[in-house]
Amino acid sequence: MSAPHPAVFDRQCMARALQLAKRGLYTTDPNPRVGCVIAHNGQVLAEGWHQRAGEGHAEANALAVAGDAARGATAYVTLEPCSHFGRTAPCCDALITAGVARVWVAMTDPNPLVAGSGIERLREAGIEVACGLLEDQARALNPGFIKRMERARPFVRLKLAMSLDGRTAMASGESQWITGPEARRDVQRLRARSSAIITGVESILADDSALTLRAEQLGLAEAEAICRRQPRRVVLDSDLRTPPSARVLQGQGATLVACAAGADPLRRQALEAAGAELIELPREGDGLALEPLLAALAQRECNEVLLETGATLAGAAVAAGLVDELVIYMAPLLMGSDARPLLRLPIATMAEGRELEIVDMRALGRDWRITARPRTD
Ligand code: AOF
Ligand code: ZN
Repeated sequence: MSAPHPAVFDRQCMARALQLAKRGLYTTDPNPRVGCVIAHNGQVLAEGWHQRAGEGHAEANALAVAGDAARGATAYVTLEPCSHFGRTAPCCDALITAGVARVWVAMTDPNPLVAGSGIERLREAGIEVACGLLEDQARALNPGFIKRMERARPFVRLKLAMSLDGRTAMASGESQWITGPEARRDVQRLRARSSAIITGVESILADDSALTLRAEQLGLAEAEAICRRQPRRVVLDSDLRTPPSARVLQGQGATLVACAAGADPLRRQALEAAGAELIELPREGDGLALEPLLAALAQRECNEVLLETGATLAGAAVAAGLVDELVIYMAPLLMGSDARPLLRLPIATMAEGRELEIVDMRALGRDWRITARPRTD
């Protein structure tokens, strides 16, 4: 078979680099997922990806495999090579020292410490740099990292499980189980890719859930390694009703409890003694203001956060325009008109309806997963 056209080969290499980056989906946090391919004369020489913050960046890992063969080669990287000393040395210096001739970059690094200076440094060293190949796919890999860097807020994903008639619990509150095991395993994976899981005190009081990832529930070969990083657990608890013995305060992983100003200092102390970090938020409607919580989570390097709350808070978050993505698991079940609705979102006229765009829809066992985003146009 003849070699592909150079432009086709470039796309193939970047597509491969994106695949490699995806291997870090559950482990790189708070760093972005990044992949790198090194090729020369139509042959792939080396591959690398970033696995964990503090460990080698994608380019460094690929260069280590390529060795001397990197001289005169092309590097395909899904994110602009870094130019700063962070937990590791700058990737641009490593690419310059290795003597690569060309660097293809899918997207510039929104980190203000880098933001174009990596590309500039490579060009100053005489390396040919091109930017923007498969950029949309590269951006889709790191929605949280990009939003945190550009807007000092995490990417907010709202998870909901409903019946075909849009109900999430019976009038009594009973809701186990609407969806089947495949959908519930998928929720574990949503948790695993998140920096934080936000829930309300009501569900802590009702289920005493630990909100930790458990390897056996992920159904992935690398589950043990994934569970070494536990997402931060966040409980919205205006009046500090979380019992200090709650499972959400135990186990590996940090817990943040958000309360209203003036919450009982003794309860506060008891929760702090049980290991929680406490922050105060202004009251808003029936609950707490979410916007300052999101700002606080971005300060704590949270990229993607998962909202797993009841209909009231979920509705408030959508109404306030704070939700970037809705992930709705829909079960082939009718729960009837007395059951609770998906969101508490008072809307009176069609004109006020919230328009969404469905970006993905797939079957998970007997259920369906619908991924939707608010329409921006
Ligand atoms: C790259 N390649 O594979 C990654 C990059 O603290 P450090 O040293 O790990 O640096 C983290 C920052 O480096 C991160 O915020 C982002 O700007 C960039 N990540 N850059 O060239 C990689 N993971
Ligand atoms: Zn780097």
